[in-house]
Amino acid sequence: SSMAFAEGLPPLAQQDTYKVGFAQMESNNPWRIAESKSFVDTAESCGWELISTDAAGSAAKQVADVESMIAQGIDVLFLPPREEKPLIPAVKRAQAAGIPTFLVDRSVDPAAAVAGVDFVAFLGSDFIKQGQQVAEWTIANFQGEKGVIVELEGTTGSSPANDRRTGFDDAIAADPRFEIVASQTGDFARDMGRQVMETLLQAHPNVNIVYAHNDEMAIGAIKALELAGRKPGEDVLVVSIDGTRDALQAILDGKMGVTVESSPFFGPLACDTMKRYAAGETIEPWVQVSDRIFTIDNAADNIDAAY
Ligand code: GZL
Repeated sequence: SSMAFAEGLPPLAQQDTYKVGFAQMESNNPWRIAESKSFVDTAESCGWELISTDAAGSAAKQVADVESMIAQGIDVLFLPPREEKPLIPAVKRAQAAGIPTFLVDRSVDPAAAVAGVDFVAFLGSDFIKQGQQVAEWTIANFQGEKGVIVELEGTTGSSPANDRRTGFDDAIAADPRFEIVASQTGDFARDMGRQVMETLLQAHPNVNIVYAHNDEMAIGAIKALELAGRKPGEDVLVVSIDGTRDALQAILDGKMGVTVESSPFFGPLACDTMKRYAAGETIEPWVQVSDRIFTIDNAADNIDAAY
């Protein structure tokens, strides 16, 4: 049958099994580990001979890992690009090699690689919306007269860091009670989040809100605040994104106000989207994963399913 592949996208035949590449960026936090496990757990039921790599936090190595998978003759590539620009060459190589690519969880610089042309689709969450949701919750729930905000940014140059900053900063500006006094990367990592928070606490002792782009950095910031004699949840409001088990526990312990869900469980969505593509369906360039908000009201109900 004539395939409805968008102009120029590589075709994918309907097969019983597929040689699938999943080029993971790092495994240094529970979110990453849960994402990788979701692909492994999906492989058998989806007919994937899964080739998984781990770039240990290096965008350059992630590109090399993709090159190696192309050389091994994969049929499909699922790629979570660590940073928006350095991973463009990997997307272009896969396209040139006739391998349909789905960007998972993070995206590339939208001007350089185009959905429906260089890659089939982005499967992920709306990071701008997540930032907006955190800001809206903060505006609605912060009790103080003046909100002095320190922002802990994700990995520099990554789409979640860029968009969670844009979404939050633009939304919080709607309320003049709030001021962002510092914004610095903690690379989505717990320990760096703690170290950066210690430094920013010295420079801004009057901070009373911490917005972390992910739960790992929020947990690190809570540690730094406690080591400095502050009382997270009482004299500092901590707000974040992901929905990890440790974050839901911190909410139950009264140390954290909110975390907006950013699901890592992409395996089933990746399988479904690949099969629809192979069946000749036109895939929307952007398939959003739903996101919920976790607070003291629902953390207990959701902690058992958390990662
Ligand atoms: C979001 C994902 C982010 C998580 C972080 O889709 O890219 O990367 O929010 C993770 O925890 O490091």
